[in-house]
Amino acid sequence: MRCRIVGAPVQDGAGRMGCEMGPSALRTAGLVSVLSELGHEVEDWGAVQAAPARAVVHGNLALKALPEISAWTAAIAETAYTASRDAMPIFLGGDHVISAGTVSGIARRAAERGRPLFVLWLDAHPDFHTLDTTVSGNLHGVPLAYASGRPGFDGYFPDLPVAVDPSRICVMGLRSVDPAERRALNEAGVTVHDMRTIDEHGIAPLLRAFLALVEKANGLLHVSLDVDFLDPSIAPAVGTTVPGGATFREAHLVMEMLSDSVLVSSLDLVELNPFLDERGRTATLMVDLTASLMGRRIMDRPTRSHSGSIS
Ligand code: 4U7
Ligand code: MN
Ligand code: MN
Ligand code: MN
Repeated sequence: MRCRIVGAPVQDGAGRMGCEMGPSALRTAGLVSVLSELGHEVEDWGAVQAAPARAVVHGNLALKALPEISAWTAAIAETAYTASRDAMPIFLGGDHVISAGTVSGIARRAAERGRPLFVLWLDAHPDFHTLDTTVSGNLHGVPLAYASGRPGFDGYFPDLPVAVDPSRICVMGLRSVDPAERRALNEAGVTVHDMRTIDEHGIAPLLRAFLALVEKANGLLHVSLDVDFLDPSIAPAVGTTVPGGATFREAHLVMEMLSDSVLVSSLDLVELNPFLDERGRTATLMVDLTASLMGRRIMDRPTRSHSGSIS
């Protein structure tokens, strides 16, 4: 497959600095060579350029860096749309606000192809705040709300060309949900598998059910992987650690099943803060998980041909 690496060095959406170094750390951990060794053709598009911000004022005075992030979102959405024309884009965050742009750009591409877009959100948090409900004001807490068309972004974020239908969104790994998000997730009808559900059922059947929906609808699948989906004991390089996350094998199993499904057409690797890492171990884990998603196997297994390609 042709993979296209796109850096999105954004850190203004997170509460602390450092995510800007994410793309460098993922490249240093060997992302490009790992993909090449798996037989993929890899193109590295470097980094999205920050567009100049224009003044935006909002009634929620807690919001941080709204003008800058609005400008980033427009630039990232445009690049995501272009990069998905004839390749599988892999977006390197950057904090999770980059997914406001990646998902909207991919949704526009999918709509043009006449394919429904599904989103798998792997995260300790649902990132389902609107500009009005966020209390922290950190905009990495809003991208899924924006991309799914929740109200309140008009005039502040770029106009959303196509919203992702909440019934096509599955959020996995939750263990930190704010009250406003909990209400909104229920109302919107997003499929939510929190850590308790994963503990009770095991992660495999939950993921299998979602993949069956994507397959049945002949959909495209965007995967957004927040480092904090993983347990902080194996992935310390994140500003928002929450205990009780996915284990090493749970995370790899998700990636292996996604690979087997051949449904994934785009990927975000987000929230890596290399300043908080221990000798690159989190960056290396993120690259290894990407390898599992892109076909690395412990032992050979029967494979299917790729049908999830966006092209
Ligand atoms: B991430 C939070 F309050 N909900 O709004 C907020 F818990 O991209 C966290 O998933 C947001 O890391 C986390 O600040 C955003 C908080
Ligand atoms: Mn997130
Ligand atoms: Mn998170
Ligand atoms: Mn985070």
